[in-house]
Amino acid sequence: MDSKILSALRASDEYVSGEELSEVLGVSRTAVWKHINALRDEGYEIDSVKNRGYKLVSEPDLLDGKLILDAPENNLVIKRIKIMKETDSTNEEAKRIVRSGDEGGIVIAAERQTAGKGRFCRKWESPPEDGLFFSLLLKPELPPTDVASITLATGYAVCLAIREITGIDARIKWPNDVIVGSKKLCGILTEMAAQSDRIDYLIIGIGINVNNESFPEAIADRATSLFLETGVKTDRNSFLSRVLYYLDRAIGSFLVSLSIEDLNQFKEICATMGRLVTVQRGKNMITGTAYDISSEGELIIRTEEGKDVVINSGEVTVQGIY
Ligand code: BT5
Repeated sequence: MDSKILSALRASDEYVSGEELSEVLGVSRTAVWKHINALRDEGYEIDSVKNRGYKLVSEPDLLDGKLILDAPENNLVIKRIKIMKETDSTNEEAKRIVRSGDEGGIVIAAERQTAGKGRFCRKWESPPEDGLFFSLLLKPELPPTDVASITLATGYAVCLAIREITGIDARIKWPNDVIVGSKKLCGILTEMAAQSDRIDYLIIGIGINVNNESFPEAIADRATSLFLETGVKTDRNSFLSRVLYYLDRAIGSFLVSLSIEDLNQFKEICATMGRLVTVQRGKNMITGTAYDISSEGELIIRTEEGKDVVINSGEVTVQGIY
């Protein structure tokens, strides 16, 4: 019903009377009024004037699957999109979807996450309508070792979309952040269920700060958004459409095999390379210069003593970034 009222309001530049709406839609004027209020709650600005009716003034910037994925048949891996008004976490929703027997290739995006999460059970700030929160569910027929650097491929795709849409010099901070300068613009959470030789499912969760004007105090000094970097608001539908375009190509070719050229491109866009980094290893802290990324996505650092250490996960502090 809400969408029928919206269509009627969109079709007119003038006020549409409550009586007309109730006649066309076959409901009472009270019902029309209730639906108008529900639309207002969703962010639609609807003016109402006594004896004239209702006029649509502006629409919220809501996610619209048709605008995001217009020709999925041309895609390599991303075939469908599900848009939700609210969920706890799009990664958790992806797990529920896979348990219901889904074959994968679906993106789940939500306007609002009530329990958006990062690695190690940390919180991902998910203010509604400012950011993008979405997960790609895949069921690749591969052993788990073959997808070790999929997070890097994802970060790479996000960087390409950001560069294309805004011109910003977005870079990967190994292993799972996309940064601008020394601030975090996007976080990636890859989760997997697997047997020793076979992946059951893979979920790549991505949070991107798009139109945020500010952040909670705890992260304000190290978080940024496209808006804070450019001063202009970005249309989330067209931006997400480009992110998924690059993600589809990056993941599609990556799943076939990760070429040396791919790896070199990831390295080129990785802000961690060549920097002094500190990594927690058990009880020890290791410091060295990051100088390479292996084909398994591991970071290779060289200590002051000239020893090479391979890092495959964990918290990395990069001098001059965070
Ligand atoms: C991450 O974890 O960066 C992965 C974040 C993944 C979020 C997406 S949203 C869609 C999908 N559904 C989910 O529930 N999650 C995924 P980590 O490296 O652990 O970084 C988390 C840390 O980043 C927090 O402890 C904060 O310090 C910081 N942080 C939290 N929210 C942020 C934000 N919106 N922007 C920048 N930094 C943030």
